[in-house]
Amino acid sequence: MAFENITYGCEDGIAVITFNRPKALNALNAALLAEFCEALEDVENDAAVRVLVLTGAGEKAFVAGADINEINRLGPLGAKRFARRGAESITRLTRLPLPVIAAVNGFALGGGTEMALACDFIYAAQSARFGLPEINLGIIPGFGGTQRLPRLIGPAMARELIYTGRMVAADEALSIGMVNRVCPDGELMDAVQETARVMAAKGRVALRAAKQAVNTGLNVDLESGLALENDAFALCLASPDAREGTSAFLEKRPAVFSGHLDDDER
Ligand code: CO8
Repeated sequence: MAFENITYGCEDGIAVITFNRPKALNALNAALLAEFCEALEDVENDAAVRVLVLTGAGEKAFVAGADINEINRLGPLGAKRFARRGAESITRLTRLPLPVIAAVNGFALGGGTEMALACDFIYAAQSARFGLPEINLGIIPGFGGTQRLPRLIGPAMARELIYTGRMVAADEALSIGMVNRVCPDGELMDAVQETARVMAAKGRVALRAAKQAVNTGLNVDLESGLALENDAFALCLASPDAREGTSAFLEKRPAVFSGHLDDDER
């Protein structure tokens, strides 16, 4: 399908979805979210994709939020439907069996910050700005922000940001644990690609198991999380990549992972 509001491409196992409505600072409208879902479907069904990167087109924004023109026209039922659809498509990022990096250039506000929070981690350009300014519009975050931000940076700081709508610059986002790395403007995608390449070369089963263990484990008690890790660890040993990784170490050579889920997949 030809996309109008995003671009999607994949090279050397690294897929990139770019939010592409620069005139509206890449705001998330219904059409964009539908295309985003289609692209995620492709990512999920394409075994060649090992890492997904999300970024925004243009110099100014990653995503400046949900489209306020559309929100302005919604009643409560429409808002519930729009918010649920958006939240569900964003939540799919957490369930994708591969790492997702948010490469945040410029503004990531409202739904933009919420999109980034659903990624595995965030790299930010020096000029990036994060925030949940929904309170200034008389609404609250509706794409998961009230749930994911407190889990990531702690409830007290999350409350302050949600209640005031204050924007934080990239350096502050780094200091409160919201982003993993801040890069000079213009070097963001190189840094993201470098980390993505490192992960893309690892075993696919192991990456999938690690993501599932971390994400599911965050929502259960420690004992259940440890049991889950134990199962996921055992599953890795069924993969050709576990044999390759351990044999390569013993044979003192670099591992070359096939990414096959099992011996039948060739
Ligand atoms: N929606 C629609 N259009 C937008 C949005 C947006 N979120 N953000 C920017 N735009 C548009 C502007 O209207 C403007 O359009 P035009 O040129 O036609 O007037 C264009 O983008 C450029 O924006 P500005 O002229 O405002 O650029 P500035 O550099 O002056 O300011 C800002 C940049 C600070 C980013 C400013 O645009 C801004 O504050 N934007 C809104 C940010 C915001 O409040 N985001 C939260 C939105 S609500 C949300 O995300 C809720 C998520 C849950 C939704 C649940 C659904 C029911």
